[in-house]
Amino acid sequence: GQDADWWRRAVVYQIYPRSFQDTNADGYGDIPGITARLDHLDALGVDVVWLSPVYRSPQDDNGYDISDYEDIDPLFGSLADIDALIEGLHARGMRLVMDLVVNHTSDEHPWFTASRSSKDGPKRDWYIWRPAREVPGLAPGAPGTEPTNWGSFFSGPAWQWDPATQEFYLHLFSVKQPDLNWENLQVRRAVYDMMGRWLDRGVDGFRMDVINLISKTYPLADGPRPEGALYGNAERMVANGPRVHEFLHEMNQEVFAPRQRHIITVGETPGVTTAEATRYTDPARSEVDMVFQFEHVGLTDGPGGKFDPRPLDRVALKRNLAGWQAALAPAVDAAGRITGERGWNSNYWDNHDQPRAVSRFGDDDPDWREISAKTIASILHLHRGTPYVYQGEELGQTNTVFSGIDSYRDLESINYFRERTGVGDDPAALLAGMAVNSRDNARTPVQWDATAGAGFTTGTPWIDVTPNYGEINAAAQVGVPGSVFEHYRALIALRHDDDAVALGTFRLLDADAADSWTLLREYVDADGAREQVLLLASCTREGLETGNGSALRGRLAAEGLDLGDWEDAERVLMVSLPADAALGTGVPDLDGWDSVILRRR
Ligand code: ISL
Ligand code: CA
Repeated sequence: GQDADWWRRAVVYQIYPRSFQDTNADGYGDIPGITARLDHLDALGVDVVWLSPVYRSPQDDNGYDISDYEDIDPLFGSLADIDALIEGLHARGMRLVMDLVVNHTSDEHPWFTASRSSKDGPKRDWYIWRPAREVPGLAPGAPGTEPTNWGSFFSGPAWQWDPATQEFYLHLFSVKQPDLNWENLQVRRAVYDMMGRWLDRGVDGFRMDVINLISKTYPLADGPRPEGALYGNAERMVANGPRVHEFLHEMNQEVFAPRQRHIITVGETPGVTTAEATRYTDPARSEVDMVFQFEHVGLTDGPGGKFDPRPLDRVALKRNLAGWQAALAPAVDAAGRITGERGWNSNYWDNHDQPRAVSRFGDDDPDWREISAKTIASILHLHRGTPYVYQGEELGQTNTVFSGIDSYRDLESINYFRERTGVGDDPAALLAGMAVNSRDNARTPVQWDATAGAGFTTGTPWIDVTPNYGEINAAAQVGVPGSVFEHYRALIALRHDDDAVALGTFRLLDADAADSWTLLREYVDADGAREQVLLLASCTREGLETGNGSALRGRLAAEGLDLGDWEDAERVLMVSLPADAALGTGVPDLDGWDSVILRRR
């Protein structure tokens, strides 16, 4: 039979369809474009494709506002196109994970149209409606009469007044993304039925958008309002709410359990703690396979949030990732053999909501971006959990250059700019913060080649191509030894082939070193045979000495790791050398941003 745990060895590749490949010159990527590029994914070796939403949508939030879960938006193609994509993926041994956005729908979804049509209609209770708060001197519906003080994640209040029925509806995201009421059993049934139809169509799983926000805490009440903030913070009242585990277990039993194959399920869970994560992902609880959490990408947020960025504190980053490793570590017996799993995490540096990996965690200076992109990839892929590669990351794509507010497309960025300039903030300072952390950094087209439009489109792209596409593109990398792409290919193959990398226990060493990263993986097989994999990485432009008498060697020895034991170890991958070069053995000194993976059995 099929290995029920196949997904623990898998690597996921995320596609943001509007920026992947355009085939009809309208400037938007489309599903036929994905099908046309399957050889790229096949060459990379990924197991699962997570496709951001392609359902019918007014595209207020680029498809995360769905008006018909059962159809494909004409911008992206048709149901026949998705069938062809599924077939093409399956023919190559890859699986398709669809994005499932069910915390909210579009305000143009027929469910919401019905809900807003009257106060006592059958679908009124499918969304979260509340009367205005009574405030002397204010007309119901006026600013200040919202039921709670919550701000939306995309600026402004989280409540929108509906003049026709004289109530507010809740929208944690944009005005066009009203929150569904998961307390209503009919809502849950409608969602489960819809999910079942997609599974029966051939999709292999779901990435569940903000799934930890579906259970709100009632009665809804004001949240804390930090100094200088325009609105209260809803998180405490909406994240990981009282019924969330009940709902996910119910979904699991209704939708996944009855189907024979293992469906891969990823819960996107902003604000989740390590303790809470084990409740979502402990296999014994039958909720979801893994969380997708945000602590490490939040480390650079300043007091004003993501658009008030702070420099990366690498020690904090190392310790944060290691903390997650420890919290979700498997149970092992006295011999070190894994006896059970207790939870699972997703590992990622970037996605469609985050700046580009190499710009944020590496060094995107032209002289350093290739080697640092490869080293941060090695670091991520040597952690335990499922690695995610976001489109273009495998090419070392960087953040883009914004010429002004007009070059932004993302509603989060644009709304934020409008709101903060409205209260008198300095536009230049706002734009500086947005340039670092705007989601649009990740949404520029995939750089396929050096032709105009970067091979993404022959028309006018919906968002400008990043100017460096002439140097950074797939045509210059696929099959080229030493490229970022070939390094990703090697890392993915390593996860498939090596038990220690895929499943082994994890240990961070030398945690307080800001300029390097050392970690150890260990796997003991059924016969008691032990394998160890060691990663040593330089994380600055300075090199890292590893020889006898070096500071690193001394610090590692103090933690019980003797580099002398690794003098004959196999060098599995060394970033400064092409994957097919003779790597040799033993612990090398490392140049700036270089790294090596060593193996010992
Ligand atoms: O990127 C963010 C804003 O800083 C996150 O808070 C993000 O909104 C959050 O991770 C939820 O993201 C998901 O749901 C959103 C959608 O806009 C994102 O693209 C999606 O990944 C609403 O559906
Ligand atoms: Ca198109």
